[in-house]
Amino acid sequence: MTDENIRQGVSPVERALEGGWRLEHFATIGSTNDEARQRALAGDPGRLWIVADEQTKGRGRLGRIWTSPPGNLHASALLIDPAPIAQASEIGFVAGLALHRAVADLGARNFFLKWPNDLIWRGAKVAGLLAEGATLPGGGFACVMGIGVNCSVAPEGAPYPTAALSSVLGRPVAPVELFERLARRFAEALAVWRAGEGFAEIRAAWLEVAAGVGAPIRISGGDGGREGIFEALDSRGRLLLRRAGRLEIVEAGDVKLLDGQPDSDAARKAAG
Ligand code: BT5
Repeated sequence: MTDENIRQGVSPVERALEGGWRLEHFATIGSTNDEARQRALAGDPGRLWIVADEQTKGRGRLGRIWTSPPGNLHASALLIDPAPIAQASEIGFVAGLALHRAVADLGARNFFLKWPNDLIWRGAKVAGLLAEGATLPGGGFACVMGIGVNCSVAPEGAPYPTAALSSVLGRPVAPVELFERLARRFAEALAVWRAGEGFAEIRAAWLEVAAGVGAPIRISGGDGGREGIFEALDSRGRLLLRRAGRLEIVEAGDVKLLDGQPDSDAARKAAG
């Protein structure tokens, strides 16, 4: 993916960037999230995508490493004052839903969203989202939504299975091919979200394609390890875990899906 690829020939990307969105492309960068944050601190008005072919310091949550080789998509969307700060974390669901739809637009099936920030296929992680915020000198709030997708390369050595879109789809998937769909789907989902007013709609759509709802899960990290049934999301997107007959609210953590989860759309329908 080069500037040429993205900027010229590129009517699909240009169309995807309607609505005042701009795009900056880098061959190599430390982290697209860091670049977006710096742009915000330097006064960028937002609605800016930073896209890089590879990252040398790609990050996951809690400072974990995100392996970011050429052939995969590394993108960050910068939004300034997208919503009242208390609702900014909802953007992770807006982006997750947009990513799921973008992948479906490529013809991919049997993908699910895993709370809070993964896209999985048959239990393997294909993409991760990293939402970060920064308070601006002028008093505003910057929200950076980072999205990393294994288009071509599924890294080895993660503590769980990983997969790449190209192997799932059985054909090459260029990052730009996914990006143009993602940018369009993200703009569309943001319009439904309406700075938080439409979160109920986003949450319902997210839950429809979520992994593990109604099934046993284990939560680790965040506010402590525990097992229970993934009951629902609350009105703020926090996970509701049924445990010993009570509903507990989980603010943050990693979810592991326990046995017997449907791993395809068909199996899911059959399971009701
Ligand atoms: C995430 O964190 O899943 C968020 C990843 C966000 C990456 C994007 S790329 C664009 C933007 N710029 C950045 O610097 N970051 C964002 P988390 O849930 O903490 O998962 C991280 C864990 O996933 C690591 O500890 C590894 O075990 C595993 N991992 C690393 N690279 C991976 C990859 N490419 N595919 C699947 N798993 C990976």
